[in-house]
Amino acid sequence: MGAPVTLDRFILEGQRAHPAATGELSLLLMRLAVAGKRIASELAVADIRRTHGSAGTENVQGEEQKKLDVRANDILVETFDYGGLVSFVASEELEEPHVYRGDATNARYAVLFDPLDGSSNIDVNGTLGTIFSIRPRRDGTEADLLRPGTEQVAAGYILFGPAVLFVYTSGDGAHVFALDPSIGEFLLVRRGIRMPRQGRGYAVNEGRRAGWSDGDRSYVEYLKQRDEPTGRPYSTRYSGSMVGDVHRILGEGGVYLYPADASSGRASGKIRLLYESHPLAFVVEQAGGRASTGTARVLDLAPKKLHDRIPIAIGGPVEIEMYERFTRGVGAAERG
Ligand code: AFP
Repeated sequence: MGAPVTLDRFILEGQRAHPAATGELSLLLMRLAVAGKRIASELAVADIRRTHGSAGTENVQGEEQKKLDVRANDILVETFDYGGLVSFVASEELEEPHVYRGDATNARYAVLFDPLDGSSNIDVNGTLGTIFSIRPRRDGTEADLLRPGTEQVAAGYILFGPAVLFVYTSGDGAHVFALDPSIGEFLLVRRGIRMPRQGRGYAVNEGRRAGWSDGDRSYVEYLKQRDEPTGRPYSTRYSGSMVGDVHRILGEGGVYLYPADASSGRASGKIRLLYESHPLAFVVEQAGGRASTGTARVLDLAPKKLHDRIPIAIGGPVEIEMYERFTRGVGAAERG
């Protein structure tokens, strides 16, 4: 076994393959890794320090903020507040982008994040993740972000589970690093991951089924029917954290769904386009998977507003193609 490949080494070696690179994106990714370690250490002692629980505030979508949502957001905002790498950041937890001043005014990048995805898992020591997306700065205004996901320069997530993982893509494959706590470094564990074309699990909150469309309902019923030649029935695997579920799907295949839900007034579903859907779609596509609303490729969509949501199905190509058929109303008919 050779020397372990640290995240920094991997990023710097990747940078050398792009002679025009300035090194700024590399620094930015390394800073995200440091932010991830800081958030991981806050999570590790949250029960002891009594930093679990509600912050007593709501985010712009009217959702309860936990103290650790706010803390993770603050850590990420601080992370880019020096060195002129990032012009502004936008966060699921902030109504407006946070603009950096001074040498950052003309910085090349904007960073978007969901600081702690899966907040309902915070108080029960469940899986959580920080999702990030890096985009080029154009005018330095919010309009820079109201653009398709294909414009992301890099994206990924830091997963807080039994191990802390850093998963990212900058467009040449998706790579996985695990934090070795004994040395405080992320080490490469999987380069250029490829997900299975078809899996055996599906992740969806079936408690919300009453508000789904007929297509969504029949698709999930289809996954549960027994039919060995087509690999069914699927097993339910839903954690309450999209990033945790998508990470499982990267390894095992399958599908995560968050459909439009008419019963709770979520006509566009719950998942935010910029902070969750675009970055996870970028990673999943790089691993051979797909992300779709049922009628459109997620990465092709541009939001009208910063906090727009979309219905999403993300996972293996076999599952997403079938989902699109059900959305068109032809899934059941084709099966005869
Ligand atoms: P929170 O971070 O606000 O808990 O939202 C997490 C999330 O966006 C996604 O990660 C989950 O899969 C989904 O929402 C859970 O939503 P439900 O509680 O409606 O199932």
